[in-house]
Amino acid sequence: MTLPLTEELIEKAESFPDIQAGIARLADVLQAPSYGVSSTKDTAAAPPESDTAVQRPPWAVSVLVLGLSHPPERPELDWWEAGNTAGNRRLKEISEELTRWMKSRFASRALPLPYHVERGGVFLKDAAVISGLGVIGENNLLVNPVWGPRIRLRAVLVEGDLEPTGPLNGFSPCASCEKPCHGACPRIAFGEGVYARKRCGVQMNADVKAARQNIESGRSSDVPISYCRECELACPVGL
Ligand code: B12
Repeated sequence: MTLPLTEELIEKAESFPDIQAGIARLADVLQAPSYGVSSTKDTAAAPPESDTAVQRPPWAVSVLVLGLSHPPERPELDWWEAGNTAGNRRLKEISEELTRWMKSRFASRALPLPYHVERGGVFLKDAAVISGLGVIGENNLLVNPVWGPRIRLRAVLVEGDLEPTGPLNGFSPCASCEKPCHGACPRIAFGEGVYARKRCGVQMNADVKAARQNIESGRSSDVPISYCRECELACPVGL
């Protein structure tokens, strides 16, 4: 078995349209700040999910982090319907294709991870920061130098100790920003100056309810859930 080289793997991943990629060590990701915060149990409005749970295999040492551009003019990439979003489906397809490529090119193993941490996924923003895809902004989202926070994430476990690509140095876009993201939140989730998950969750629940009401009122038989993105769309980075 030959281990894939970071450069070749990143080049292959970024050959897919609208994709940026990075590599992190799994051990570093599992020590990231989100793992120190109690649990995901109080997650409001956990979106429906159709992914199969996975166990982390012992050979997994590195994490390939994929970021898909999610521009404002393509809101449908984020709509939850039939257990997933178009953006997630696209990221899944690319993860699976890269997994097959690593097997045929290097005879090495890879495992696409599900979206949810409870199903064996990783905290994707932390993984993305560690792999150099961006920094955590004032809106509590990953802010990428090219696409701002308008990026959707996914991870693939990879066999072998690949050279990590991050973190980024010298990128602090929020330092001199007036933080329009804070003012944009319809639930004042940044009222205390930092992100309040519970307040954000109220909006997420309202978004789910709005979709259900449209179905129940007979206006439509299949209405996707369109979760709020105001803190993301207000960010000037990458526009
Ligand atoms: C559960 C969940 C939610 C929950 C709870 C969110 C929360 N932050 O607690 C709800 C439903 C409310 C939600 C809302 C949203 N979500 Co959400 N969510 C997730 C999910 C599944 C897990 C996130 C989680 O529980 N994090 C743990 C909590 C405790 O931490 P946290 O609040 O995120 O803060 C941590 C980080 O900021 C980190 N951190 C801070 N500084 C630093 C510095 C360094 C160096 C490092 C390494 C880390 C780090 O540490 C903090 C904890 O101490 C992820 C997918 C995934 N598998 O990761 C998507 C995800 C984070 N969500 C995403 C999005 C887009 C949203 C929304 C915009 C809604 C939407 N339209 O999809 C809002 C935005 C909320 C916001 N401003 O943060 C994207 C973020 C993309 C990006 N650019 O960052 C993700 C990655 C999914 C995706 N499709 O790619 N979400």
